[in-house]
Amino acid sequence: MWKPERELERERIAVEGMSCSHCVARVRSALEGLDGVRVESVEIGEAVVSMSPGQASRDSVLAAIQSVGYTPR
Ligand SMILES: [Cu+2]
Repeated sequence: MWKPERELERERIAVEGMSCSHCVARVRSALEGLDGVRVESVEIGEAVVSMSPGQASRDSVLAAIQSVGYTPR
C-alpha cells in the first residue's frame, strides 16, 4: 500500500551503459519488480523513481539496475 505522496523519497539516478529502447525497457522492468518502488521515468542514461521509506532503499534500486547489466552512478 502506498503512503501519501509527500512521504515518498524521489531519487534521480544516472545509469551508464544504456543505449537504446531495449535498455530502457530492461531497466524499467527491473525497477517495476521492486516492492515499494514507483517508476517515475526511465530514459537512456537516467532513471527516476519514488521509494516508500522502510519498504525500498536507494541501494535496492541500484542493485536492481546492476542485476540487468547497467551501472548506476
Ligand atoms: Cu539497448
